[in-house]
Amino acid sequence: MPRPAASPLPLFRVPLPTTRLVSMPTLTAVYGDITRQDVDAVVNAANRRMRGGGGVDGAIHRAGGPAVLADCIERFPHGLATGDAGWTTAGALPATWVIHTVGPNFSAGERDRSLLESCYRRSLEVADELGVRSIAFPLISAGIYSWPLDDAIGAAVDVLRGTETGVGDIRIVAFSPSTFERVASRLGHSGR
Ligand code: AR6
Repeated sequence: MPRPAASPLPLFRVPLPTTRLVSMPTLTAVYGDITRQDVDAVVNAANRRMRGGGGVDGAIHRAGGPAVLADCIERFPHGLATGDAGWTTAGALPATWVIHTVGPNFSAGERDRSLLESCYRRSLEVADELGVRSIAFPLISAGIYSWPLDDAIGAAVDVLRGTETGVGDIRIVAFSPSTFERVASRLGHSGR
């Protein structure tokens, strides 16, 4: 009776590290002004009109200069939908791109958390299209749009930690020491 062929050595079955494991992004909390961040892209908490405003939107347009508004007008003649994101030049900012996203306006009754989560997810998709390696996010909807702060932080951390992306360095920029403590504590409690 012929002997059965030797089974192949199992060496080839040893799992090799995948690109995804090697490029696991870091997610960090930063205290400061997002317009000072030395990153490839800063995210703007914009509104649907996409013509500037207050809060972080005003700060980004002031620091970026008129080129940011000119690009908004050219690239977004009809504005942008809530939960969506799109890019412009960063003008005079240290960053190369501004990725604008429109958060839900909690105080106006827009309370669907999936819209807020979509802002982070779509911003990362746009960042991947641009080949961005480092990005700084504000806490979208947590200011003028009045989303409750702890849930705004939770939505940011959940999506930024749970989304596959080629961006290696992701920062959440908090504009006050107390907000920074809350973001850092949320990151710490979740294990990274
Ligand atoms: N750097 C980092 N974070 C900042 C900065 C800054 N320079 N300035 C404010 N924040 P908000 P929203 C924080 O109000 O709630 C605008 O008029 C702020 O403390 O900028 O999404 C737009 O045009 C808060 O934690 O954005 C819209 O109409 C977070 O950024 C509307 O406000 C977001 O606050 C959007 O409201």
